[in-house]
Amino acid sequence: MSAAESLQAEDVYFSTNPPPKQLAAHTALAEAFITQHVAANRRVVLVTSGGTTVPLEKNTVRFIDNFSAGTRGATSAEYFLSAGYAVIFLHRQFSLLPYSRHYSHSTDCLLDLLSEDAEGRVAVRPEDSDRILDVLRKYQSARRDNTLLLLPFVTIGDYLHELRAVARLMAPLGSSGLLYLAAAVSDFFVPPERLSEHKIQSTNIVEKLYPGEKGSKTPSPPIEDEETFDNFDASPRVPRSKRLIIDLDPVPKFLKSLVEGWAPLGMIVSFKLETDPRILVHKARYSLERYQHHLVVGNLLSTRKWEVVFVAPGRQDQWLRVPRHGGWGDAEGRPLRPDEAPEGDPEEEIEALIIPAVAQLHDAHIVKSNSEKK
Ligand code: PAZ
Repeated sequence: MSAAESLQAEDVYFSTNPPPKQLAAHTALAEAFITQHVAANRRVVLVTSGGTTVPLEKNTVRFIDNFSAGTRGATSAEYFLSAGYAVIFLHRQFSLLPYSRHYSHSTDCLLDLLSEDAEGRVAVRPEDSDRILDVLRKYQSARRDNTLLLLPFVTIGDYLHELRAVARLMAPLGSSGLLYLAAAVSDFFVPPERLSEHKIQSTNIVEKLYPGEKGSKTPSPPIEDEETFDNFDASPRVPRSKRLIIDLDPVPKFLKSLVEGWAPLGMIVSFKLETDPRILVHKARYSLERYQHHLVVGNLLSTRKWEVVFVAPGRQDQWLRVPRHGGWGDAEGRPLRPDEAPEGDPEEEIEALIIPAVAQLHDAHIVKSNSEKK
């Protein structure tokens, strides 16, 4: 696609997919946040986190989602804060957040860490106090210095509007801006003109009650006799009229717009998720060549907490791995196969390796772009 064509695709997408209601408020918050931290000479990173939804109805009852809980993004945000960055955390609403993630309902439920004393006062159990104190201090420091801005999104459309707005605000930071795109972003969506206004029905009630009006099923199916044998169909046991056939368009690839237009001087790190180890590095390299950004962090669904690969221009691929019992197999430390994924979570968080390595590349990016200016 030529530059003019991708600009046109961008215009069409953003003019036909409505922005989220909070976009103006979020943009104002992000602008004030960036101004504060630039004045304090602090680097700013945009971390995206969690999965985007694909609504199937305008008044959304049903949507397509993905697995991401936001662990990578929330954990990375903590390490960026520890490394001195101010963090704009663009995250899926209700996904994991920095600091509070340690006490989510599914890991350590906060209530299990509390006890009641003789006077009926609530206190943290002494045996849990130290680990909570450590997280509490970091959390309070981020609150006190206002170094963490939380911006939620829900749908793929919300995400893209928010991403564009924040990236544009970060453009004036030049090379000191860092965009770290860990969100699991939908590749397909239902464009607004094909979205049903109301909840998709499993019967043709709307057509029966209001004949002649456009039905509410998307895309509207032919109304057939239930017994009709559909020989066009791979699975004729259920007539088409009973099924929901979802027809999705590809989401335009906006990484090019990000790199070339929205934040052209900032360092851009994208993530590539695959499940087939044979294609991971190839896909990461392809993405880097296609979008000409600075780093792709490749990871496999089953082993993403144990190892990732850094794929960057002009560098050897670099695997980062947390220690595991029994070491890493062969001398080359070949990537784990999905069936070799260790059970449970590693003792160390892989983000403790990822963030210092990214920050180091960011230093080099700033030095390089300063020297190019001279
Ligand atoms: O949120 P999580 O920790 O469960 O998963 C993180 C991840 C796998 C979504 C992230 O590391 C990633 O690869 N994001 C990009 C996904 C993509 O290829 O679009």
